Amino acid sequence: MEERMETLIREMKNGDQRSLARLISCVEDRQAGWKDVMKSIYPGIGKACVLGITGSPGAGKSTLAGEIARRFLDRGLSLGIIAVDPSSPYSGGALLGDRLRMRDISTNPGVFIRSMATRGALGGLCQAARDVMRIMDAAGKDVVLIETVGVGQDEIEVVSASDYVVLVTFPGQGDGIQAIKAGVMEIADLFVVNKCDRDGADVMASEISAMLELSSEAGQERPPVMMTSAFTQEGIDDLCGVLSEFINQKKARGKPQRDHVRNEVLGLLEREMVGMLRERIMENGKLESALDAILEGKGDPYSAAEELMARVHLVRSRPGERKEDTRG
Ligand SMILES: Nc1nc2c(ncn2[C@@H]2O[C@H](COP(=O)(O)OP(=O)(O)OP(=O)(O)O)[C@@H](O)[C@H]2O)c(=O)[nH]1
Ligand SMILES: [Mg+2]
Repeated sequence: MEERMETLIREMKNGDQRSLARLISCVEDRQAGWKDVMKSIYPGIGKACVLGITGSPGAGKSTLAGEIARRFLDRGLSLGIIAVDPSSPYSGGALLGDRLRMRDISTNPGVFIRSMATRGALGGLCQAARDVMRIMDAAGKDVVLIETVGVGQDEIEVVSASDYVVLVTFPGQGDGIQAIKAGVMEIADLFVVNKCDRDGADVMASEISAMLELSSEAGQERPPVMMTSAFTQEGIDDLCGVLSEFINQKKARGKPQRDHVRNEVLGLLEREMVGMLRERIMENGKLESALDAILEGKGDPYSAAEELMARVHLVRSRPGERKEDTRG
């Protein structure tokens, strides 16, 4: 690995926030040497507990993240906060708002805040977020909070890469619990009805509890449903209590889950292969000649894709055929 990177990693581990920021950019932008950085830090990670905070727009996720962060900082824990910006292709507006909401913590040296744009994440949003979580972990953060809007599949994947998922809802939210996107409900480890200073919070909480009861099997442990208000501070200490239990559970668990590792390796492999395949298909105008043929009425996209696969020595075996490539 380049000496410059080694120095950055060393400085980051000594608590230098600027080196941390540089390493994140290097990895996020897939700059030369990014993979060496990840390989080098991987053996030491797994100590941080990653808490995903998701929920509909305006549910109060950032405000809650700020409150949680403040309490953890008071207890001497260090934090990384990742705000996945759903709207803007550049990390501008939304983060500015979040910075304001996290005003009283953003200057605390124990916390490091970073935003990530959803669009155009090189290597895929989920992997990019996972990489950033790991760098914060390697930097010695005890807790990483990652905030995403639970709307798109991408964002759901991002939170599912965290250790525990907190789903934030609020009374008056769209169609109530019907507005909770399918797929989010299943991965939540904790439900929070925020803005309980408003009417309807307890109704919402009992609806969620009822739904959880319906969807869970007998004897199965159901995720807790809690009510909070960032305005009156009601329920926030209790929420932090449950989160502390999560942190302890994670510590006790140790090793990552096999399924997660499998998904990640397959995901990385897929990207590598697609990249390689594209490169090789573009070589010597192979793709362009296939396109010419289609446009001249002498071919079709299905055969073209098959032929291109064969030309890069990748042949999909049909049932009954032997699995081997046609090298040569
Ligand atoms: N009444 C009430 N309002 C709250 C509470 N928490 C947050 N809000 C308000 O709700 C609005 C949205 O809060 P945010 O923290 O930005 O919500 P968010 O979920 O991060 O929003 P996005 O990131 O834009 O999806 C703000 O105007 C907050 O002041 C609460 O407990 N009670
Ligand atoms: Mg927010």
